[in-house]
Amino acid sequence: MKVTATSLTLLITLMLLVTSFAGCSGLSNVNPNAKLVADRDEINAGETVNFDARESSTPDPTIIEEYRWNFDDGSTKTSKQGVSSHQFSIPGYYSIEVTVVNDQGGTDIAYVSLFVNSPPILTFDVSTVIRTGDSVIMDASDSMDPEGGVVSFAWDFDITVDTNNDGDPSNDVDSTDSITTELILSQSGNRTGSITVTDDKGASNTSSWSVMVISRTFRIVWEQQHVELEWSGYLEQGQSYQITDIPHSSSRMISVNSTLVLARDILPIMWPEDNFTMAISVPSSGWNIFSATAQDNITQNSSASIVRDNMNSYPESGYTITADSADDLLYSLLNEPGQRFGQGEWIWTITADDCHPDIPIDDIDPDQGNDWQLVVDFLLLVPRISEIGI
Ligand SMILES: [Ca+2]
Ligand SMILES: [Ca+2]
Ligand SMILES: [Ca+2]
Ligand SMILES: [Ca+2]
Repeated sequence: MKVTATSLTLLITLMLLVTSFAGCSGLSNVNPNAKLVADRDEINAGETVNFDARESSTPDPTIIEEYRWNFDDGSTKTSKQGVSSHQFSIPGYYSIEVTVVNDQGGTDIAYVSLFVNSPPILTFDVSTVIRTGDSVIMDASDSMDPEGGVVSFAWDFDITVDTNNDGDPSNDVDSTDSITTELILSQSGNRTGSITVTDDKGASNTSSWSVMVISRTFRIVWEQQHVELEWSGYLEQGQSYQITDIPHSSSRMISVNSTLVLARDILPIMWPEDNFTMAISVPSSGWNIFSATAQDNITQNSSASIVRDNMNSYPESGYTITADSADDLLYSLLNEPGQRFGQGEWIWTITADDCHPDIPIDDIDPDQGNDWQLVVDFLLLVPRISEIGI
């Protein structure tokens, strides 16, 4: 019984072995040999990696039936082809595996490792409301990279203006500082820009910001002021003298009184009083006028006067108004249409027309010329602008 039993066991064992050898070329060779490569071993979160297991092999005559992928982020996939791609959105270290399966149920596993870099964490603070003329305080210095990478900063000061002329108005690098106060906004309104932080691997995070720029409030008082100008000289008959002056560049002109006075011809030999002409030209206003000297009575100097009132109208005074800046406001006050008479250059021309007499005494004309004095009095209104409500 014992011998028989042993013989039977041996027989069964032999039969099993024969069956096995008939099925394939051998147990040790039935498994495929898995090979796996990836096109990148380091990516930024959100990027895609291509995997290739086509170098895997399986002994003849078996054939590879499928590739079972495990991307190590909870997702798996089975494919007939030896290629696959996968997007990794969460930073970290991954071990991606492929299981190669042949038609005999044989398997082999290959791995590749992958580093998925995290973009820097963007933390920033930008002024939300400023007044015109103030700078915007921008601070992204609390931004950091989870992997400790070096973070760089790119501020785009205006997402509607293409600073670097590449066709994209929102990608400009107007400042690379972590904290900047470079941007000064002088016009009221809203401004939108962006901040991008980038780590040493090129991964970035971008956000936009907006600031409201509000105008300032000013009080305007027009202050009355006299400006008196005076020139004098000596002209011989036939000579002219020209004076060019800008009486006051930051005012509204109301009136002018320009008087030319000649020195008296005291000696009877010099009588009568001489004739001079005073001409005024204000090119910007197209105003040209002249006046000849005359002697009102025998006790007075010969003189000529030119007076003009109401060159412009009296403005409202003592009120408040909003504007982007005092300079803007001054400009608009001084350039109000219809109120610019007298601005710019004034040109006075004094001409000695006739210095009587011309009949020589001892070969000399006893009155060849005369002393003159020009006195000009302007009445002006000067805007005084003071900011209120800061
Ligand atoms: Ca990083
Ligand atoms: Ca821009
Ligand atoms: Ca651009
Ligand atoms: Ca004379």
